[in-house]
Amino acid sequence: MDPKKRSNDKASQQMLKHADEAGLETAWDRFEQQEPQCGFGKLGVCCRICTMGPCRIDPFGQGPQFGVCGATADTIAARNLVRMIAGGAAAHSDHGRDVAHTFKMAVESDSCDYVIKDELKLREVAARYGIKIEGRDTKEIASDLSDVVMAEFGKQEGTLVSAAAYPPPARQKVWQEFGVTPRSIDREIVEIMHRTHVGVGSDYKNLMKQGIRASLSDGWGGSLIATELSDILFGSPWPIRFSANLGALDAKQVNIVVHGHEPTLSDIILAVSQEPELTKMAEDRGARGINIIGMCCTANEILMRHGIPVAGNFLQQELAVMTGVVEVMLVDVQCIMPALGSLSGCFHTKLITTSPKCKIAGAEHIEFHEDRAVEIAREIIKIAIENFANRKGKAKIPKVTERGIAGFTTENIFYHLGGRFRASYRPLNDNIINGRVRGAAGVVGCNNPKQVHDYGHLTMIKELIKNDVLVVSTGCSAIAAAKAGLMRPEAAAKYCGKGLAEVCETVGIPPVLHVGSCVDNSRILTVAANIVAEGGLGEDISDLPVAGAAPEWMSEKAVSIAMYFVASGVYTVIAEPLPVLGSPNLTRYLTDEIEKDIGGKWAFERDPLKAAHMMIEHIESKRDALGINVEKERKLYDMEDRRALALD
Ligand code: SF4
Ligand code: MSK
Repeated sequence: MDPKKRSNDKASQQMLKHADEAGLETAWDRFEQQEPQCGFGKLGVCCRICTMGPCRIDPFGQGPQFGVCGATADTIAARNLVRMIAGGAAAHSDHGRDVAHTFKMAVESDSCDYVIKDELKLREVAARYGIKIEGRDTKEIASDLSDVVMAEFGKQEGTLVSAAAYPPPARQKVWQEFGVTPRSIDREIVEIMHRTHVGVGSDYKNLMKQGIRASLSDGWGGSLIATELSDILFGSPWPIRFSANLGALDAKQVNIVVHGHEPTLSDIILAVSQEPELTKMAEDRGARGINIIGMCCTANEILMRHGIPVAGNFLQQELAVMTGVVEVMLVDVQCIMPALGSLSGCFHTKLITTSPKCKIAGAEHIEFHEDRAVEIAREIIKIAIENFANRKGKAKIPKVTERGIAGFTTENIFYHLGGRFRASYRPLNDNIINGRVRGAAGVVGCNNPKQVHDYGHLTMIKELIKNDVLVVSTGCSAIAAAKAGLMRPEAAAKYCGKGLAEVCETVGIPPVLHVGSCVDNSRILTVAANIVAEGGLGEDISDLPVAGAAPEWMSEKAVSIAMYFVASGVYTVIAEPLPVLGSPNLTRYLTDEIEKDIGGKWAFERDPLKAAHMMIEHIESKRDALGINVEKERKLYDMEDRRALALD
């Protein structure tokens, strides 16, 4: 086993070597054990929706071409795909619902452990949702906002308020004409499950239409609510320094790794860990302090707001436990490997689940209730402190960390690009128009052992910034970029083309902007909407010189994200193809014909360098269409001009 063939990340390579020597199994080993993976599954042509099946379609045309019910490869692949979108949209939107419940509690209760931290954002968001602001106090506005966002999940009539409040009017028109304006968040997900039930829809394009609508209810609905309310409740992020990688674990401190997605628990854990009584307790047990450190998107949530270090991205969760210094791995929901249950049993690490939605064999369950947040946080931290004495063997922490800056948002990006006195998107638009910045790319998503860990993210991002494309990033992709030093402002001089380097150095930003967790992909949508609103780059997001990518994606959430990028008019390249290749019709639709319907399209490309150039080509084609690729001649004044000037 050559660790370099598994991961591009030095800390992970060291831990993989250690795992191999210690006989510890990782996701990479289990992936190899799964090979060869099922070809029918990969191509999307197996169906087990009813018990007349499971059925499969022979992709070579030699065997059966119809399921027992008569379903074709087109129907089966489309049904499978839109069910993936339902899974992803449900995960994001249920996260949004949980934040909305916490928000409601904070608004209604005077003794709640959560309070509104960003009143300015509350007012901005409330105004977007059509709530009266003038002459009203915070509580009244917050209470109305709580009611309106709660109603978005289950409304029975009309369409999402946010779908009319945030996207450019031209985009809303595209959705109306194509018939995919999201009506409510839960309804679109439920309708996918209905439409894909045996004996309902079989027209693959009509099935996809519902997939599109559900993804939009995620990006411009559930995820957007999660982002906006988290900013109001936990404070809007602001550029902040942080350190990244397994080297941020500290052998001398009590290490609590917070892993999963929702900020509700991790934010309070962080606050409580600073209580003097707990710090003293840790010191009394021989530790120098309490180190709260993040993993995956929980990391992104708290590093964006508090600069808390991040231990790693998705494929590093097992490696963190293997360092032997994690007292508690505290998880909520999403992207938590079941393997952590048995792995933590080999170490002193206590795996603690906190959500009734996510219990894991081998884990201790301490249910988190927002109305007793501080009390539960104290209990968990005390367990970690008591566990400090139980470490076994020598700590194996790789001495690898990087520094970076995170905390960019839709609201503060323009502040940085515009400077204190010109806080608007104008400078960004102008720099795109004058060609210093060719365009922007959202590079997001997971890790996947099918690709060398982090290699896809880094190769793609470096190629984009080398070609003057500004990158905004979220999720595990952002963590990969941070670990590689791409979120340091100095990275601009080292990796960027001349134009982008000049812009980044002038305003002091890194060329890769960390905009948050998976649900915060909604920030990328609202940034795009702001660029359109600023003017000069077309009327719709589909006019912009932008592209999206998920170079190491694996989750259903990534499918929903990429689908709402595409449905918002963005060309989006993913590495591992969608499981649709067994249906040439559906593949053609998604990678070509869909553009006529919705303005964006998918592309599949495993080579990150090639994928980056596909994105650059697309960005240049949009610049051509906007007429901004014309080299402006620099006219020097001759004597005749000077005379004319003098006459004036
Ligand atoms: Fe087979 Fe049709 Fe049932 Fe799917 S829904 S398992 S294709 S019979
Ligand atoms: S955590 S969905 S592995 S980005 Fe949001 Fe990372 Fe993907 Fe999970």
